[in-house]
Amino acid sequence: MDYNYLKINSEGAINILTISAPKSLNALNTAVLSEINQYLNTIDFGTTRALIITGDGEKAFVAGADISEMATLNQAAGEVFGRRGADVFRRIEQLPIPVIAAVNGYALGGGCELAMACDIRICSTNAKFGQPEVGLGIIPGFSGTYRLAKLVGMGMAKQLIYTGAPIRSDEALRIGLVNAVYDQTDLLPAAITMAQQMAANAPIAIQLAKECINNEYDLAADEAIAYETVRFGQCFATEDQKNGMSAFINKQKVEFQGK
Ligand code: DAK
Repeated sequence: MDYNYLKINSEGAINILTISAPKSLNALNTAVLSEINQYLNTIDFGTTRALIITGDGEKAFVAGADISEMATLNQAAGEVFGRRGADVFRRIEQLPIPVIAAVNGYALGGGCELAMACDIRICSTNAKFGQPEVGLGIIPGFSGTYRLAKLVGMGMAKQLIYTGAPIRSDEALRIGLVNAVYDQTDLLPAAITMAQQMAANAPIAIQLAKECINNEYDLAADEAIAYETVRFGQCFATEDQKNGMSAFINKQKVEFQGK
């Protein structure tokens, strides 16, 4: 499929989605969001074991939702636009494979929210994160108020959202918004290496672990533990579990089939 704003590459079982709207520092407008949505429909989960999302160029991951498009919206259209972004990001969050954001520069507003919808964030030294929306008269609208507080705690989320002030990569690392910081040239290779480590493991087990981590967070302890127990049991219905354990016992290497 041909895209105007996306570049799709693969590295073995790893797909790399690069958002490419260089004139606006990869800002997310309706067309970009709709292409991301279309791309998500095309992923073959039988062969794709992890997804990396990054931005084109060395300056921006995504500089936010497209301000020139949002400038013209009324209340109803604003809600539609917000829902469109929120739905796409929720789909990313719920993909049955790990998703790594390789944040290669500005991740502001909707860009920070996109990164937060991914399972894991790593960034380049020049990356800057922020939720500057209140300086534009709006609030984070692609689920940023929800996910930022979950990731960095309510106090820090409120500071970032109320001040709108961006933070650098070292501060993002300190508060746990990213897992690691790399030189720009090392960022994508590091993301690929991490994705390959994940891709070598049992895909159904990773999918179930992701479901547990994502869905147990908002449950009470007993419910969360019961939720995990059911999925732990499900692992024993897979060939991967049989093959993984028998390979360990026989001191062999296993190639998981995702069955
Ligand atoms: N939208 C549109 N164009 C953008 C953009 C953006 N978010 N960010 C940058 N650009 C464009 C600039 O207008 C400029 O275009 P030209 O003037 O060349 O035509 C070009 O990209 C290069 O940018 P600059 O010349 O500004 O480059 P600098 O290096 O000087 O500055 C910057 C880089 C990233 C610091 C600066 O561009 C900047 O502050 N950009 C805006 C960042 C920002 O505020 N982002 C948050 C956007 S608000 C909701 C749904 C969603 C959201 C909220 C509510 N609902 C409807 C409920 C989310 C909102 C946001 O994401």
